[in-house]
Amino acid sequence: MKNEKPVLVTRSSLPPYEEYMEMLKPIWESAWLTNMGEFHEKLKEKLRDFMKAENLELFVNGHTALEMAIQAFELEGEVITTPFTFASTTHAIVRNGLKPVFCDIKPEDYTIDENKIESLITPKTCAIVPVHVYGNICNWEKIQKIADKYGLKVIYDAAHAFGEEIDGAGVGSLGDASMFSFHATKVFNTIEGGAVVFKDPELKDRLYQLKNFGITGEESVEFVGGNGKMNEFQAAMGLCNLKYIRQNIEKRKKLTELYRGRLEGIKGIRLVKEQENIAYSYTYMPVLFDGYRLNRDQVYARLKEHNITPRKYFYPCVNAYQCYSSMYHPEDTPVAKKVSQGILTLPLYADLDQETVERICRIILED
Ligand code: T4K
Repeated sequence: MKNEKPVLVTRSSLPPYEEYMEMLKPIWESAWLTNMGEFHEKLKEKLRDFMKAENLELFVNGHTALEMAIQAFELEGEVITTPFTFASTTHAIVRNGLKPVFCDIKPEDYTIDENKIESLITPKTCAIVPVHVYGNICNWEKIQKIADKYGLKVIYDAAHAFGEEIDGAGVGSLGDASMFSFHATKVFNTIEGGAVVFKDPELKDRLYQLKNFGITGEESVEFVGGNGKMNEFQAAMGLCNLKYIRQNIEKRKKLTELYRGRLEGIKGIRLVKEQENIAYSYTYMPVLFDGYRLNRDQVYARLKEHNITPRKYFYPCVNAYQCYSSMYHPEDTPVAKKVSQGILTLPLYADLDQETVERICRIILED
């Protein structure tokens, strides 16, 4: 039976309408709309607490945050990264004048294969940009060892890992810096938005200048910066959404468990095994169809017939994009290529009801 209402891969979490409206009143009174206003500063403090992050700067969106985080390290040369990600990761490297070098991923959790990084290092390598894809945390210990051995920076794309912890520590404590996305489609949203969490407190001024035109005083501009500022409407949305974040993550956890209960152990269907020391935020529900009686595209088509739209995040791999295809070949990262052909992210959001999850699983499993 076709669903009346479409079910999409995700749906933004919103606070009660009146709460957000109430937050807007002081903005009208002060007419202070952007440029590090009161809500911006408040959100920054609250997020530092929630994310257990010592140093944090807010940005207008996750991509700009990543681009500026990379820029802040003043790098030159090659950056080892993963092709199994959203366009943003690679574009941020390229738009900084750096050359991405693609490392394959692991079939177990789709993060960068730390055992393949070292063979890609050349005298030009300056950094590693791994991705905690779907909120699966990279093997940070091994990555850090390699970085220390060769003097490389590690900048994590943690767009999917908001609120996650490893042995009680915020995931932003890994590497030199991490970028988090607060886009409408994420666990926590500020409509559009993002943050950089970083180790060295001295990076604070640099990031601030990069996102504010390099202005250092009323009559001085010392750096060639851009505009990456989060505005007050975004920050207000963040403050409202943050109140509900724990219960939203809990709802996502329950739905994930329900999916797992129905799909785990089915021949040809693979789910990522969770690690015990990690507190997850359940950002996505990726399912790999590998030897199942329907291939990924057939499952996708079947769900679409029922007005349910999962997404093929991340297909194609970045090294198969038109804009990069003259320089790279997806065959060079065979695991990423294979996973991208079999992966489907199923609908997952806090307000999704359990009956819809049951129905999605029935549609996938029925003969
Ligand atoms: N690094 C990684 C690894 C990332 O995944 C991303 C973003 C970034 C960096 C960059 O961070 P940001 O600059 O975006 O902060 C979406 C998101 O736009 C993007 O944030 C996200 N990753 C990516 C994986 O997914 P699209 O093009 O697939 O979005 P779209 O418009 O098709 O929306 C997907 C579904 O979300 C819709 O079917 C319904 C729902 N939705 C969408 C919007 C825009 C809502 O419920 N509300 C909304 O306002 O990229």
